[in-house]
Amino acid sequence: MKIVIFGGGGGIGSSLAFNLVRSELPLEIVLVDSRPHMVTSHVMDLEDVLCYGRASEVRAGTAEEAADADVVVLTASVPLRLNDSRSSFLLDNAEIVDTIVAPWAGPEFRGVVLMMTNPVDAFVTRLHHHYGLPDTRVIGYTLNDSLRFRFGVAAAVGVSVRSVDAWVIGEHGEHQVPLYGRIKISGNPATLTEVQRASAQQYVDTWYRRHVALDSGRTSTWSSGLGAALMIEAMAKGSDEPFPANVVLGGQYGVRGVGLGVPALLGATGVQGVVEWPLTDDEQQRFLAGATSVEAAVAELSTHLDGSSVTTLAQQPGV
Ligand code: LAC
Repeated sequence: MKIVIFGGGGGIGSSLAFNLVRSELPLEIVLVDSRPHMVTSHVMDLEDVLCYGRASEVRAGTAEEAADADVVVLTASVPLRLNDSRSSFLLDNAEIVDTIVAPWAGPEFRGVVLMMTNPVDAFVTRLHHHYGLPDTRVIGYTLNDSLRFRFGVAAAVGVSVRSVDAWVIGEHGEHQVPLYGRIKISGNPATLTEVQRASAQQYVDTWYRRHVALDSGRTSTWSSGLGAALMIEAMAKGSDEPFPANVVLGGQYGVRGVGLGVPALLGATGVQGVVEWPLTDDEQQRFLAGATSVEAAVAELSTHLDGSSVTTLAQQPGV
């Protein structure tokens, strides 16, 4: 299985490469980056730990290698800066994403794209509509939202985070939808008190801005690198267990044509299915608000990049 990581010299890309080297999969890992010395530095380092996993090789590569990759991961981004939303990187990263995908994204591309460049939702949606990549083979990374929700619930309730199963769906951003009705602790459904819920909500609502305010110059390289490796393993092995992922929806959750975080069933050819859970009215409204936000971002992208605005059927009344 050939994995090509754009931004492979960066924090998330190199963390993902390290986690893949440690995986049990016989992977060919190719790092692509505009900073060749950074790639060489990481490759020289990672080669020394190939003996601790089953990856066949890790090497520097060129953008052309994406054409026959099984999975292409986009982590490339403009440098981080103080901001209050991932959407603030939309137009800055637009050219980076288009420059990377334009040479190979089209009907002849048979691999899966894992989008990690923010804002994930808009770029997943664009790759599907503008480049014609099937909605089953362009996936966005959103696991961190659920990981933070699990941590926030565990802290609020006073239990080990390992005992918590909790999900966030929707936009990977301000309109994320924590599913309080699906929380399980030690395998049992759990209902949080109002105080516990307020604490967990405050944790997930503020995580991104608190982290950005540190102005550390780094993003979530450890959670994102591990999480993306878990996604790739789920694709490689196939799984009956849903995985949080951004998928261009085809009417599920009342949305069509827009990429949003949902429980996805993953396999070698990408998305095998979307699990549709019942939502409360408030959760449904937040989910649809996220769809509207993403649709506006995609239209802005199209105007910025193509000189025309695209329309997607984000919400089908009564679906
Ligand atoms: C995060 C970035 C990857 O939420 O969007 O960690």
